[in-house]
Amino acid sequence: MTLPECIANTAEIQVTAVVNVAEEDVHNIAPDGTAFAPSTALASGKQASFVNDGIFDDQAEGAGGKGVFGMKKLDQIPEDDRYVQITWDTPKDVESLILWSYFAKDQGPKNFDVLVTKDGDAWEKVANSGDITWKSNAADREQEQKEIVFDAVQEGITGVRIYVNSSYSTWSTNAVITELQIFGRNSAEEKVNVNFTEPVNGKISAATDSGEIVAGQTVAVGTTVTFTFTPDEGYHVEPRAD
Ligand SMILES: [Ca+2]
Repeated sequence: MTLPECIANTAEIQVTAVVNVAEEDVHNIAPDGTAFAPSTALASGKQASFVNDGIFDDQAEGAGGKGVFGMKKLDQIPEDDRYVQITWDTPKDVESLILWSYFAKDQGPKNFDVLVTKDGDAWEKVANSGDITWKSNAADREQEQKEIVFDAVQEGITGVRIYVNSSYSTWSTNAVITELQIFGRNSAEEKVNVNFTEPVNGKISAATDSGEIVAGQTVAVGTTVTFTFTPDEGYHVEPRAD
């Protein structure tokens, strides 16, 4: 950036503030991950991504009949394939999950295991749902939920798998999951703080591919951050001599 010679740069841009670490809140991290289920498990027209697309009812406005996950009858699925999972590119600390279903008395999962992985290869069982008694086959398409709270926070994991042991089975589609919510946050050791300070005579902004970030915000390791320096009118940005 250059200024006309008649305008003097009368002040240097200065560093004036120290930024503190900001802690990320526990939130639903399922939408940040990638859903997968073996094709052998999927009921007709179903996709793994229906578990974390934010759609709870396939008849909701805009859903177009999609958004609700379901499996074939379990005895038609190879035993190793009776699951749906969500994985992430960076490690997470996970506290709990909620599995949502509807018309669950007739098609919801009856009993499922929760497994986690740290390397995407080896999966460890960390919880079981017990046998679930769904309340009713609600005429108003009521959503019902089964919450699993882990005995201890699952630290540094990169995936959560729901393995279905048994399902209510009135119709051809079983193990119906309208949405899977997983509550956690990025693992502390895998986060970096983006610290920067506002200059006196201008502004700094920073952004990732996901949008603008504020000073002190944490981002996953490997995230590219782009800084933009905007001097106030009458000032310009100079390279530092050191
Ligand atoms: Ca959904």
